Amino acid sequence: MGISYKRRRAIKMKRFYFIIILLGFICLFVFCKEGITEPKPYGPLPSENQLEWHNMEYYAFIHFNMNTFTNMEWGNGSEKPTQFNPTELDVKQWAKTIREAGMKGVIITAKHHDGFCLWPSKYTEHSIKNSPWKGGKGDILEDLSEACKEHGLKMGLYLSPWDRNHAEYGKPEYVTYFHNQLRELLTNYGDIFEVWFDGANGGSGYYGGANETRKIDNKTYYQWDKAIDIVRELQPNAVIFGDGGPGVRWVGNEEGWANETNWSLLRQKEVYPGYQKYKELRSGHEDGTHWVPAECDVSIRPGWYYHPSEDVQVKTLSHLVDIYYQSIGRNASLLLNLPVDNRGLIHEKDAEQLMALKQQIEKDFKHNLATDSKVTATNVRGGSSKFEANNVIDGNDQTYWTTNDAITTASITFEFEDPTEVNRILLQEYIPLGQRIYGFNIEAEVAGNWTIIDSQTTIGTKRILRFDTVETTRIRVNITNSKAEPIISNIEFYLAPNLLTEPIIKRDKNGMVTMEVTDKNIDIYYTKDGSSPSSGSKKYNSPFIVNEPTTLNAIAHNPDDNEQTETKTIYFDINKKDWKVLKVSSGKLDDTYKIIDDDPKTTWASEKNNAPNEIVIDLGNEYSLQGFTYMPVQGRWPYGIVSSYEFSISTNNKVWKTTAIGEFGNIKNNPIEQIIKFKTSKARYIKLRSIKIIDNDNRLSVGEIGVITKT
Ligand code: FUL
Repeated sequence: MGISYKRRRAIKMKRFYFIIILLGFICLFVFCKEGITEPKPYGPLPSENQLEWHNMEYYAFIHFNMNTFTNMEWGNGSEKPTQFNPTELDVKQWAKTIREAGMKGVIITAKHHDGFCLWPSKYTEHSIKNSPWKGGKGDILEDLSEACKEHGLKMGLYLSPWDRNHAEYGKPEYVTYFHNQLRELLTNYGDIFEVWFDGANGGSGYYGGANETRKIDNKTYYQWDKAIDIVRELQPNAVIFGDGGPGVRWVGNEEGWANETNWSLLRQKEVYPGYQKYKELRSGHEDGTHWVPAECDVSIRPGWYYHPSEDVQVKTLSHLVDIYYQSIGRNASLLLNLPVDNRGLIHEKDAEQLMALKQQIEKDFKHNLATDSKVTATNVRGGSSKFEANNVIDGNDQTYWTTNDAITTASITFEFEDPTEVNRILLQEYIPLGQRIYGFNIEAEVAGNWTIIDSQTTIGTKRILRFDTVETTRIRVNITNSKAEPIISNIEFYLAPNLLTEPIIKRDKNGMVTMEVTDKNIDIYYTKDGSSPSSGSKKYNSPFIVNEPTTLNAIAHNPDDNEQTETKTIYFDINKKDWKVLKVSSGKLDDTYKIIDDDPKTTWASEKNNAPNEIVIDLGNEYSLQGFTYMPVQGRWPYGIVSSYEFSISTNNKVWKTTAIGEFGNIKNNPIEQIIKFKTSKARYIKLRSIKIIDNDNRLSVGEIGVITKT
């Protein structure tokens, strides 16, 4: 029996379809092979090490060394190893905190300019082996290297070329020592991701007791070629940081920002440690010959090292958020310094701010709205799906959207099903093929009209733009200038919540009170009767006068989610409109308005004076006084802070009565406003006399003087 007609027909049809599909595949293959080429690399390219480093993005700097115990920023090299004595050193606490903060690595000051080594170097006695810590048997780098492994962090090392301790600094012998130490460091502590060479070089120092100034030639003295070879030999995966790289460059400031235009390119042979035109490093060089991306180093406090007096100066959340957007969001990495304290721990205030930053960034980048959109482009290379627009939202950093050869302007459009609110855009070029784009703008379609929201220059490895919330159905990125066809691997959109930070409250000499928050979408509510404010209290709209003693309570409130800050309380006494400084025992009288301008940031200081200094103030009217306040200088380098005082009052500027005499406890370490109360007395004139100034400085400085009146 033969097979039925039906069956034969089915087999024939199957064959037919099979041939059609096969032909389809062959056509596609031929088309792909002939029509579509990969885009060619353009300009200097990143090395494998640099690509790995770009992924680090956010990591910690630890400044912990001799300066931590001498309360210095730059020790001169004459310190004794016995001074290095942490009582609770716990590198695991560092690693855990850093990891929890979302950072990927840590770079530690193995040796700073004072020459003290955190490891028991066999080339010097100036190290922890002669310190009391662990009876001289410890090795901080070894412990840190283990803690990093445990917490999944990469480790980097800071080694200062300048060594103010070493007797032979300035001679060839020191360079051999420097290279030997580099070998020692790169051999004994596992994988190192970055070697940090500081640009600060040469000058005065202890130098083994010589106590003199030694100048060196930054370009030649350290034999950089040899030092670089040592790194390449012992840590082939590490990048080398320096003013001009060669792996990673300094960003030209210590404030944590890159310029908006920021090339990962540099005319590298022109730049050397201590480069005079260092401000160029904020943008790199558009015509750079090498790939040398920028790293933003900044401390979470004013100083790099721990100083107890800076416990009140940890950077605010809004400042840290700005740093994040102005470094990582501007094609640079962020190296945020944590000054480990003299116990040997990351201070709890620093840890708290790190976590606040982490949480805020998580909130800002919670849901990528681009993935909900339909993406199209004006040009797709070869019309191929390999280079299609959709690649920018596929979450794969190896795929990208690009255009045909010689097409250097193009647009990519994102269409949302419903009107969508957006206030952040994140863009990434596919940098393995070079940095190309130097002109782009963002347009949003609002009620049928296209409006430009922002115009910018470079993108690089990551660019993030913040703009006012826009509700849109379509948003497009127009590439307006590119050195070669643009290649973009990723584009994301977000709706970041309002930034909720405590209100900053100020009053001027005339009694005018202003309140401020960073985000203009946040509201401020306050009370003047001592009660707790809420969103039902009086809303702050414009400055107002406070003449009488008043306790102001204020909150910042986010109308979008009804969240609010804790209450900020500030007490204002009588305003200082009629106040006048009548007399100072030395120093400029002209400047004395700074003592009574209700602005603690402005400082007045006397001249150096061996006798106690005095300030006499006329309050303009008679009041019942029951105390006074002294706010010490608030700047980075405190001086002239009164530690013992005498305070007197008078009704006629002739007969004086001393109402308080004493000490401002712990004012050096904690330079906050001092409030001293005394028995209520009538007075129109007040006199502050300094009996003792901290560090035996014989100047008297004042951030602000105030009174407490009886109401
Ligand atoms: C500078 C140094 O002089 C500072 O002390 C600090 O280490 C900073 C990171 O680099 O050049």
